[in-house]
Amino acid sequence: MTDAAASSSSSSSPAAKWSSDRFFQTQAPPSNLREVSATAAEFVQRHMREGRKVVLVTSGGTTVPLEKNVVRFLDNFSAGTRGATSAEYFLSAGYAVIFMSRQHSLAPYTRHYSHTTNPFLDLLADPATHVHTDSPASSSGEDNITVLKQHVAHLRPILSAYHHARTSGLLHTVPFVTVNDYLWLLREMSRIMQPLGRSAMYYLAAAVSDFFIPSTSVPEHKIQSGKGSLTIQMDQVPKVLKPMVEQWVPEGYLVSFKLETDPQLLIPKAVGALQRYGHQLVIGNDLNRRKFEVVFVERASSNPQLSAGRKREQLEVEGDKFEATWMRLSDSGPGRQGGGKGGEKELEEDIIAELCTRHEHWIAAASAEQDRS
Ligand code: PAZ
Repeated sequence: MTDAAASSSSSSSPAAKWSSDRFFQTQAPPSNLREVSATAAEFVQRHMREGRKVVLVTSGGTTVPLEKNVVRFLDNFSAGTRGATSAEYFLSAGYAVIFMSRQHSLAPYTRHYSHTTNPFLDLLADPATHVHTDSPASSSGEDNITVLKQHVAHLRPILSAYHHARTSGLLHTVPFVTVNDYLWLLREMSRIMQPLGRSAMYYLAAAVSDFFIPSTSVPEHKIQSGKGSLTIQMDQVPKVLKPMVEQWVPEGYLVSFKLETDPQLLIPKAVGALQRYGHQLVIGNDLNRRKFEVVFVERASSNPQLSAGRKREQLEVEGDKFEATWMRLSDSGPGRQGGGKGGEKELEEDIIAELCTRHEHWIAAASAEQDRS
């Protein structure tokens, strides 16, 4: 979880710490929870019948509204690149994907044509000057719009993958905006996916605010500026990874992300999260290096298939053994050609390949245990 949304006082009192039970008993669910839940359940049941693995990918930032009639809110930096990119690689690996993302953040496939970095209209020929030659019926160009030749090679595979994802029923999207909605939806998706047992993976890449304002403290109307400065009191968001691991999805393969700006904190914080919550893997990333470097931190394993060919650092903390594996784009060689849709290598390609191996191992370990008993 990220602290980026906490712009006010950094002191905290025990009363400001919430258990997840207290949160769900007192904070209202999103108004469309029932519909969202029904369509997600139908998606999961279909893929369970078909024996497919399902991954929940969370992506993008959460808001903390300052008013019930929201004029202002606190937000964070996340554009949803990690989640959207990862979802594409999970789909390529044969997973059914529940993509739970911040509304209007980047989405699989369309992310390649974000309005700021690669505006879609720039790909198209100007209809006033472009003459269509391949179709006599529309030689005036009135019925067709043409993609400029130089963009076709990049667009074609993305368009095919996009259409495949749409028509195959392998991608299901669940939008959220606020941190409250995120927490409710995370619990609901976990409840729905729980019957998948070990076939489910949870890939929590969203940048979730660590602080929120309880609904009883949120004013109904726009905060007026007449009184001068504004002081905001925020409570700590409950640590839902704990009930997620212990109660919601005890059999799932659970991957959380840890973002830091001080690189020295990455591994200790990741280890701390593993010790506290007991899930399978923390992927650490530094804010400014996240596009080309991450570190996998997990409990030590004797399985040589994991991270084959990568350097694994052994750690011992309070008698517990852990491993840290750095994954860098530069490890892919100078050309960095890869499965990225434009031919460029993306770090998520390696991240997802590593996770697929670990997930297989997680599933196989349960079968082996069953055989032994
Ligand atoms: O969305 P993005 O691609 O801009 O950033 C990805 C990220 C840094 C939000 C993600 O990799 C991550 O670390 N998420 C968890 C953040 C945290 O709560 O610590």
